[in-house]
Amino acid sequence: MSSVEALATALRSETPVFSAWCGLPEPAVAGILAREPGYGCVVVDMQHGMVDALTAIRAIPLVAAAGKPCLPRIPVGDFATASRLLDAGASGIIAPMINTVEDARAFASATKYPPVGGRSWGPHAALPLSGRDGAGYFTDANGISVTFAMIETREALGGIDDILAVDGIDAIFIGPFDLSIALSNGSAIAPDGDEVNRAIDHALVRARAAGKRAGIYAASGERARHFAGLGFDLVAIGSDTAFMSAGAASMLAAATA
Ligand code: 3PY
Ligand code: MG
Repeated sequence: MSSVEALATALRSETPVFSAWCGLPEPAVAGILAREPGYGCVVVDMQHGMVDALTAIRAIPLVAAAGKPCLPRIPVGDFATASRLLDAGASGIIAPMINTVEDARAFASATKYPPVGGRSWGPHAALPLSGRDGAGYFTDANGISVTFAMIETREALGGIDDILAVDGIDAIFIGPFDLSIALSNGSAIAPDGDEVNRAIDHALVRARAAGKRAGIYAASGERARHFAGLGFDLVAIGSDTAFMSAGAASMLAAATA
């Protein structure tokens, strides 16, 4: 099985996929993290990370060299970049701030070939990385390119069933930080708070009811374990900068103990 379809395949199993999260503008960082055996995936973050399109495109084969799928997060509304990343061999796309059915439809249109969407043809690196010729990739692409619509506002929560019902949206991905800002009416960042937890439980139930997948961001390993226990299919953990700081602090502590 190729790395391109590895995410879609893993999401069909009962075992949660733990993903690394990269925001540093260096493809090698994604390649290094991909070699960590416990990660089933690597997110490169173009929304809040320093990653630009070329860096994300260059990260994909380095992550694939470790046999892992790469899952970029695009900037808000940048659906044209979503198509480019799939052409480069990304295994799926996380789209932030999908608040309405119109947002979801625009996202699906850029990422799924007709008749589901309106993705344009040109999978230059996706063909060799997926091990398919043009006809084979065209047949399989909609099924192996996983679309995650981020649910992280009140509006999105309120319309979650309609967003989930959009053909071409395969999964939701919850952003607990933005959700906490929204649910507190802009008064707090409390991604572990009770109200956010209730919203997360609700969103997971709605995704299951729609027969779709659910991913979420976890700032810590403990929180990631909690989300995996709830039944999330994909849990992205921490960030490359946090991993570096934690590793540095731990080695320094050992050196000075
Ligand atoms: C959020 O928690 O809002 C996110 O977007 C996770 O990165
Ligand atoms: Mg967010």
